Amino acid sequence: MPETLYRSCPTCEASCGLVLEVDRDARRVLSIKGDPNDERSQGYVCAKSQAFRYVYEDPERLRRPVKKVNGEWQEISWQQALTEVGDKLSALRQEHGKDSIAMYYGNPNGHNFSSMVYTELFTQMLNTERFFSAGSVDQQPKNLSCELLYGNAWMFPIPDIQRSDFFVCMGGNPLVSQGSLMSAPNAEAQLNAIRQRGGEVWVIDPRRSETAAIADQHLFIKPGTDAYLLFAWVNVLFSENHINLGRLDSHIDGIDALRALAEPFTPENTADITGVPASELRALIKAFKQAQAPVLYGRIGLCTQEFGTLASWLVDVVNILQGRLDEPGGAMFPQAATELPPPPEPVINELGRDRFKTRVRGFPEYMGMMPASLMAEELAYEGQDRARALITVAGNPVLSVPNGEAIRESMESLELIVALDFYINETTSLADYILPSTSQLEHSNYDFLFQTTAVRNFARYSPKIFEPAPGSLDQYEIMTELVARINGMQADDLHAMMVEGLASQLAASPALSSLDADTIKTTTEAHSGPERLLDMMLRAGPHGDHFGQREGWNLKRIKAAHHGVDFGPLSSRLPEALQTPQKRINLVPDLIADDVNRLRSAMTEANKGFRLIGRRHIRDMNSWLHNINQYVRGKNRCTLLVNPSDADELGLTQGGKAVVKGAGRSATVEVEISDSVMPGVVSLPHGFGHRFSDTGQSIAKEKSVGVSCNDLIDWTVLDVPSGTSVVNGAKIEVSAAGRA
Ligand SMILES: Nc1nc2c(c(=O)[nH]1)N[C@H]1C(S)=C(S)[C@@H](COP(=O)(O)OP(=O)(O)OC[C@H]3O[C@@H](n4cnc5c(=O)[nH]c(N)nc54)[C@H](O)[C@@H]3O)O[C@H]1N2
Ligand SMILES: Nc1nc2c(c(=O)[nH]1)N[C@H]1C(S)=C(S)[C@@H](COP(=O)(O)OP(=O)(O)OC[C@H]3O[C@@H](n4cnc5c(=O)[nH]c(N)nc54)[C@H](O)[C@@H]3O)O[C@H]1N2
Ligand code: SF4
Ligand SMILES: [Mo]
Repeated sequence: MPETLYRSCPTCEASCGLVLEVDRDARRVLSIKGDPNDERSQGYVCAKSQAFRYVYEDPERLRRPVKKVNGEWQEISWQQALTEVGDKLSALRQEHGKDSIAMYYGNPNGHNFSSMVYTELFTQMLNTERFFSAGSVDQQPKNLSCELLYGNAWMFPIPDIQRSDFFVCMGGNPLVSQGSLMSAPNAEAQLNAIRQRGGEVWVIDPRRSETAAIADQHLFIKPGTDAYLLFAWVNVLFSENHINLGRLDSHIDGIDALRALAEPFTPENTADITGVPASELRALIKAFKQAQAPVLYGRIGLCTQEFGTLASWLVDVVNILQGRLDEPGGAMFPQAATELPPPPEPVINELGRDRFKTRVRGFPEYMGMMPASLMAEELAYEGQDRARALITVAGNPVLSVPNGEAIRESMESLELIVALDFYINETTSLADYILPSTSQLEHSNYDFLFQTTAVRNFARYSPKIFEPAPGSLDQYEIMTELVARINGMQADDLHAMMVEGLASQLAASPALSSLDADTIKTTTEAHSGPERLLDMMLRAGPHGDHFGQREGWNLKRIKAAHHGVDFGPLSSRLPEALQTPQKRINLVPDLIADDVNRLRSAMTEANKGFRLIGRRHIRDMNSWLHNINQYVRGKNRCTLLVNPSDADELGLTQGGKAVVKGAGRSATVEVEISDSVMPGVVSLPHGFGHRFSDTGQSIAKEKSVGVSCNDLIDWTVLDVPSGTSVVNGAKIEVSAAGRA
């Protein structure tokens, strides 16, 4: 019997609303379409809206645990898998200490509510210093800048594009990515709406991206030089007396220090470095100033570059100096429906950085993690305190992280590799055990992370579509089973601890002072597992029913709202939401001031030779949708974009081959000549390089091989404050094949 079900798409941050026609008895999805009644996405979907269905149907997706025996994969029972893995991990830990177990945590975890909620438990109980994640090839510079400015690494200012009349996009391509730290379904329509309101969209990017193509203005910028341009912007604001801190005036410190820091940088003396003529930068500054509700936004191209933290921080500084932080149409802080009420006393955390160092080169950790770019050398480290096991959780560092080939080689020397994944990819193919979770259609979901990055406040619950095969486990259950075994505990006790811990935390909040933990627990008994935690958070949250004490939302009501709940436009939240001492914003933290010295000394170095940048395609999702026929059809997407003038000089021809060299490796790639990239810049997408015969993704291997740009990227160059990889603006050599 066909049924109609509503849920959101779990594949990218936009989290579009979907309508699914399904036959639950036959376990078949009949169709997936956009949900016209979803306030946020209004029926919009992109080509990847079918992705989770194709993954579910993919015969090569693992359904049961597998163990490698004499080089061959054998299916084993969950009981056997968990017992063997648990025994081996706890033996290693007992004998060699907690840091002998390394961990890599990948991106899709952020798209799964229950894994997210259990992540802290998992990482704290594993408690390893050898913790790597996709975050240090992604947003960690923004985490650091937010932690320094607002006291919370996850408090991202999001551009309020629905009310802005002047949107400046640096280092993001929302038309393809659908917005990141700016979750915005149908980004194209949302940006066009700015223009239809009489506003303007400007893009600053080394490539005339899909977003730049629909913008009013596009400025080419040399990769990795945004911090110079933004400092020059700050300099102009000071020298022309355009500082207007607005409502937050009395909460901001460090203005004089900022003026002094920006002093050396002007549009004129940075123009050669950035490639942006002074007149164009001045025109931008003027237009921004004249707009009613302008906002500056920076994303991954600003994070994963040599001065990622400075560039990410400067984006906020430019907004703050012009009164655009926390104002409608500016950069605003979303409010999640699951946001916990304030604790009894404000918690001011010390900056979570440099509490330990990497073993080989003594690089400081950030957020409890070592830089992913240093993963290979850390796994290969041979000291007493070496890594002996690796757990990967929904990730593919061999393709996603610089020096991936060496990560793979270093994995060979480990005693045990356990992968929590459902594909045998370039990383997990080396595992001893693969423990596959249920897929997105087989568990419920809630858009947990992306409530905090969306351009409108919302809540949306996604029901489980199909019952998983008996005995299957969700990702959070596998994570809990493992850490329970490693620590000699029972998983059930850990689940109970989660409920107990949250109930006590909520009961301690002055906002819920008349409630005790027992009442919180009994009121939420109708739900179990992570959904019970979700119910607690929703009830305690800003729109919650306070466990029946007031009119408001709870999980039951959210579940009944099939098209999601729209909580309206973003609202002003400062200074209350600040988590800094005395709720003040210090514009120039020491770590930032120190890093400006690095920026200044690089002024002469910047921009010699070719620089590599990445790019995304609407039908890719990092490395992991290449086993889906529907998404890999058509012409080769793993091409090297080269400007016509460079192609001429190097003797490269359209469709011909180029040799690209970097990080001591080289690769041959197909050339695509295009004036969409500026001279001196070449672009190669990431997530390709499906070249190892031992993977279990035959379509990827056959139709979407490509090369892994991350093997060509100098993994020793990092954004120093945050330890983030520099995958944009990496130095690279290019020549015509045959001439190298
Ligand atoms: N050069 C370059 N490198 C980059 C980037 C770049 O722009 N340029 N971007 C970086 C960014 S932003 C990111 S986020 C990273 C991504 O880096 P990773 O997260 O390491 O890589 P993915 O390709 O997303 O791999 C995801 C894996 O998770 C598995 N998976 C998906 N869903 C589930 C699930 O529900 N359960 C389980 N158990 N497994 C699941 C998939 O099978 C796949 O193996 O790549 C980074 N690397
Ligand atoms: N279709 C699709 N969507 C995705 C993903 C995907 O793989 N495919 N991945 C998802 C993930 S994990 C993430 S984190 C987001 C990322 O979302 P976005 O940040 O929007 O990612 P990109 O499309 O890589 O856009 C980065 C832009 O920065 C530009 N750039 C590179 N270097 C520089 C520089 O030095 N300065 C400036 N100003 N610009 C620079 C690039 O040319 C590119 O246009 O996308 C998400 N959405
Ligand atoms: S834009 Fe993102 S959330 Fe929307 S349908 Fe495409 S992949 Fe799914
Ligand atoms: Mo990402």
